[in-house]
Amino acid sequence: MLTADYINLEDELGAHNYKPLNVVLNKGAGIWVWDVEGKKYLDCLSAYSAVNQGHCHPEILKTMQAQAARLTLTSRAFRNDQLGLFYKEICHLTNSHKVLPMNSGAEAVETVIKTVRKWGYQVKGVPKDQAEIIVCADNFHGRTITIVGFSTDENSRGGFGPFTPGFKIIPFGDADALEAAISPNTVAFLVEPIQGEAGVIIPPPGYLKTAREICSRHNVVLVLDEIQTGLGRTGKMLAEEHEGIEADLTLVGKALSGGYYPVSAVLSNKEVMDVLQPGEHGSTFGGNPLACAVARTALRVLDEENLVENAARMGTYFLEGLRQINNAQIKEIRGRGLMLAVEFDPAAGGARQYCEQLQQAGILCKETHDHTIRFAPPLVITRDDIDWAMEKISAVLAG
Ligand code: IF1
Repeated sequence: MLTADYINLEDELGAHNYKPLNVVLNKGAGIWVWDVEGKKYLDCLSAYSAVNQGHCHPEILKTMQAQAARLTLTSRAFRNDQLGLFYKEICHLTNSHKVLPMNSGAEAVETVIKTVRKWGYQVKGVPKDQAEIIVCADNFHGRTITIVGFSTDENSRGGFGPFTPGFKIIPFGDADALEAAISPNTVAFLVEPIQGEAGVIIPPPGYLKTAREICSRHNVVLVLDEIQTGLGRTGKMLAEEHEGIEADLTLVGKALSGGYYPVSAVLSNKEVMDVLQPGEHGSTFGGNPLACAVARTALRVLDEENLVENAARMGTYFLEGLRQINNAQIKEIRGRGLMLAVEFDPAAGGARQYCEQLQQAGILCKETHDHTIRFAPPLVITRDDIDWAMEKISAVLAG
């Protein structure tokens, strides 16, 4: 079968909830992926930062094969020999005190919504069913009904109502708006340190530090969604470190398994999670031994291969390269670590055309919100790889 054959099958039999590039991949290694015709591409999306360690990392593969042959799923009705070690290792790496393991990022977000609401009623004394959570415009936290209900993106929420009440939306990056939105019933502020889907929107310097101070002063739980920014993507283990703060609850996912398995977690620096009693929350696969074994190795690889530090150095180099590109229709080039974006003026006709030209040049990336191209390669990328990529990116994006 050739590319067109696979595409026809997908188009004929699959729901059309995506508009992917017409490339059919069948192999991946490190920063590279290959299509069914043997063409090689540099993956500049990393499955939205789920393969920070690079495609098919051999160490994680070894762990997955060994654990899959030993024990994959026990349910949480019983204990297993991977869960406690996963807790210990992720707490050490992220300076956390408690962990609640789930599977998808959206499940981690839903978990934290339940947890902070319960904390609000039991500890803060918010009246029953009156808990409020503050979120930011242009957020992306997943695709469940509750989560899209507080999205401001019509594509994400249109036609899916009715929605879950109890959320207040404020502008991203505006600390005064946060302070003004807090009421006696506010239990938490949920925010991405850098808004990924919105197009790598970096808040003003000091924003997160001020948000931290405001939340502490009002006894509001600060929840950072680091599902995309976390685990080295921005050049720090967690993006919160750029501002020298610690969230009360932190969400991680995606690269927590290096792209091998859905693994997410709620990490706590505060006793908020103690409000959950046995039987009040969980999932069939949450904290299963295969997920925990894979996550342990994925975290070990980040640490042992110095991928966080590499992301910082290579991100600076990549950004410098992008900033050399001359095109009057480029509105802004921005990024932190290896989470980068090029935003075009609408007059340029949209970013998709450039993604399609970059595909022809051997680079896979994705547009977001029509006019922005994200560049987020695996954190294992080297200077030579970036030099190779920059030659092609410059040729395509130069005006
Ligand atoms: C899709 C977007 C990115 C996330 C943050 C929670 C989640 C995500 C900050 C939910 C997931 C994914 C979802 C995926 C594409 C991708 C995405 F374009 F949708 F918005 F990365 F920007 N918090 N983001 O980025 O995690 O439930 O997916 O495991 O829906 O196509 P999930």
